[in-house]
Amino acid sequence: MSSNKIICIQSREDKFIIMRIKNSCFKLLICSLISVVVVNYANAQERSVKPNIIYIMADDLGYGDLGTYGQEKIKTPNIDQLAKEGMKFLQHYAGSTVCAPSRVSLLTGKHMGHATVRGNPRWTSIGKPVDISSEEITVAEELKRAGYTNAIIGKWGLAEAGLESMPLNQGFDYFYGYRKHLTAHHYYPDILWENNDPFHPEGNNWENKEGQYAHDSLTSKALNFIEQNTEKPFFLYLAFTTPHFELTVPEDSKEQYKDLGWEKRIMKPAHYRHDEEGNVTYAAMVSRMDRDIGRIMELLDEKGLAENTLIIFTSDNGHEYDRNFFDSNGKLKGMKRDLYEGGIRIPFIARWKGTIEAGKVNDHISAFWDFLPTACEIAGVKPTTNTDGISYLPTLLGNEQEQHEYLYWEFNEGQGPIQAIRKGDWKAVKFYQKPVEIYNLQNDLSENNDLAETEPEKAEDFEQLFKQARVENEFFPLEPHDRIKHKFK
Ligand SMILES: [Ca+2]
Repeated sequence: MSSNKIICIQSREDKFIIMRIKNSCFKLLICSLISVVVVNYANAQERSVKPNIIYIMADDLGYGDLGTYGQEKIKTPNIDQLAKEGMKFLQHYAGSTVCAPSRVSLLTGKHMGHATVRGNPRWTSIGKPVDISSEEITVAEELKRAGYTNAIIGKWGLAEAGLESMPLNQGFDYFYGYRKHLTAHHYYPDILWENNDPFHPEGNNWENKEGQYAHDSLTSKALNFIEQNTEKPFFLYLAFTTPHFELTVPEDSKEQYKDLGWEKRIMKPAHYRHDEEGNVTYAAMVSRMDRDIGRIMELLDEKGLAENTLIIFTSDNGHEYDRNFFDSNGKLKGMKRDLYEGGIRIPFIARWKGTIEAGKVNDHISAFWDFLPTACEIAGVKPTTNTDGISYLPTLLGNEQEQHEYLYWEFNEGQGPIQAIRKGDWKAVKFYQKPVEIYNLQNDLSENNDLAETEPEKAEDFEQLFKQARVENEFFPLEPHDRIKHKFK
């Protein structure tokens, strides 16, 4: 039956009603079209003013582990490409020299003198983990106010004691990955989490290294998240666990290294399930991560998002693995758990096609706690938290940059309490009950020449700064820890 026939047999009243209906339908159609146009325009506007932010963080990757930072053995072509297309920071610092406090600093915009988590779970005064509390304001919560959809994929490590501190209570809309540090020491874990639900990845057995290599699942989930959020601004915090111990990787990633005649490095197993090759495995893990960052770059190109996405690559602290084979820290002194440069100075690359000038390198002295104000400035909101950070957006845009008066760290594990300050060209390191050491990094990057005796006034200034820079934290006092007190008697 055609609609013409129906109209032919209508009374005038019916015709009027049908006209009204047709008019309404027409109006509805116009309204719908307008709404579609308006919504698309609004999305386009939101996109144009609020770029996506992808913050990729490696775990225990050293300052010298990337080709673009001088690495000669490990191949990282995609991350090197990011640096070519974007900006490389030479003086960027992690929040801490180990995982948990570094991540808290990144998320809350605070340095170790003000942070609520200042050590890994085992190293608290109460002998139990202290997590990020629900009262803390994170960068994800700040970005939420600006209309962002937020995901953390990878290692959270800040909800050891209970579920209150899980990502979905901290401004994230989606979580996939490791809840706890210890689980994140395994690449075929028995437990991963999706949002607030734990699950056993199919076929996984951490002891026999069977099942799904978790790094690959993290990559898949990151690609999915990007694909599902192409229309509105998003923040993706991609916290890979590579190349943190244990050293293990699928064989295909070892191909390019295994016939180079590299020496093996035998590792103490502890609870780790290391592969046998050592050096080959370490390089292969870094290269696998690099390969997957290449896939993310490709997807951004394919979706037309590369120009509207700031992509950052960095590491959460210095390396732990190398014994001079790779030169993982270049010329820097120390490694993970040190407050010398090797423990805290990390690679940092930012690419934002069309906005950051390609191939730039800068010396801006910046740190993890600057990310929160930077992200807020990019998103067009003011931080509501009392941050120690200074936005590095001006540096990214090639504009004049406000400088820090100083950067501050404290750390208290097996070496006992250590503090450090970076102020201009100068660096101060203070071990418990020892005189302060001071170095001029401008001409002594490797911190070999302690100038405390020849610069007594400067040394005294630093002693004062060490007191001013911090507030007490009952869970992380700067006293020798119970487990190591005997060293200080
Ligand atoms: Ca780490």
